[in-house]
Amino acid sequence: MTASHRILKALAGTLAALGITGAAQAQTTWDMPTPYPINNFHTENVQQFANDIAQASGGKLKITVHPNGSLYKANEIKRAVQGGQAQIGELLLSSLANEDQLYALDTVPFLATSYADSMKLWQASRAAVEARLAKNGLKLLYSVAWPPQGIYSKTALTSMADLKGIKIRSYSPTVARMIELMGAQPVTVQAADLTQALSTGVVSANLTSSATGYDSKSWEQLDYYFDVQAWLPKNIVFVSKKAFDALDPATQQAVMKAAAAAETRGWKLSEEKTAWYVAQLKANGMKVLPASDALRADFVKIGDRMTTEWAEKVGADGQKILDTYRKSK
Ligand code: PCA
Repeated sequence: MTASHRILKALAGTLAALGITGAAQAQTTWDMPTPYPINNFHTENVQQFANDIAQASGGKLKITVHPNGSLYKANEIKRAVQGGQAQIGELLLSSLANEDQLYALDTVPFLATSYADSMKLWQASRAAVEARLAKNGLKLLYSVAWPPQGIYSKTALTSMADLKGIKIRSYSPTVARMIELMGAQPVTVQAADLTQALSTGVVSANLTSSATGYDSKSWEQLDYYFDVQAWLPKNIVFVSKKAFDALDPATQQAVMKAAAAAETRGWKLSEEKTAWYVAQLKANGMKVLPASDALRADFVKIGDRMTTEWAEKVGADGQKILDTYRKSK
C-alpha cells in the first residue's frame, strides 16, 4: 500500500466512523400518540425517552410525541399502532382488559398497594403481557406505575354506602366493575375529558391518583380526596414490531437501552412525585384524608372478590402469575 493509499483508507475510516458514507443519512420519524397531558410525569418521561433515542442514534430516529390524546384518543392508540398509522404509543395497560383480562391485573384493589409490590407484580406478569402484545404485532418497551389510587368526592365518606347510586368516573373495565360492586354507577371518561366531565356534572366522584386529580384540577368541583392507596395501575409504552424491525441493529439497541432507562427513571419519578401531587391537592383547598376503617374494609372485600374473579377469567396462566407474585413478596 502506498502512502497516499494509506491516507485515503484512514480518511475513509474516519468518514465512516462519523456516519458520512456518501449516501444521504437515513432518518426515520415515528409518531407517538400518548393519552396524558404534557406536564404529567409520564409524558415528561416519554419525552426524555424520545430525546435519549434521538441523541443515542445520532439523529437517525426521531420520535414526535403527541400528548393528551391529541393525535389519537386514549382508546384509539393501540389500534393506530397496530394498523401502522402511528409507530409507537403509550396507553394505560388495564384499559385493554376487554381484549384480555390479563391486562387488568394491576387494577385489582389491594393486590399490590406499594411501589415495591407493584414492581413485583409487574415482574411476575411482564412476560405474559409481552407475549399477548406480540400476538398483535406489538413489542413492549417499558411500563411505569401511576401513584396509588384513591377516591375523590364532594362529600365526606364514612363507608361505601355513602357512594350508593352516585355516578363515578371510570377509566377501565375493571374500575367500572369495582364501581358496580360499590353500588354506584360507572361512567367511562378518559383523562383528557375529565375536567369537562366534572364541571358539567356528568360524574360527581372519581377513582384515580393524586397525579390525575392534580392534572384535572379536581379541587374546582370536588372537596375530598380519600388517599386509600388501593392499587397502582400502569402505563405501557409499545412499538409496532414492523417499525422496530425496520431499524438498523444499532438504532434498535438505542431504543431498548432508552426504554430500560425510562422504566427505572419513571418508577422513581412516580414515587418521588406522589408527595408533591398530594401537597398540591391540599394547597388548592382539598381535604386529603385517609380512608376510614369501614371504607377500607368495604374496599378490601371488593378486592378479594375481584382477585377471585380475575383468576377465574384468566385461568391457569393467571393463577401462575398470582402464585409467582405472592412468592416474591
Ligand atoms: N390516572 C389515569 C389512570 C390512572 C391514574 O392515576 C386516569 O385517571 O385516567
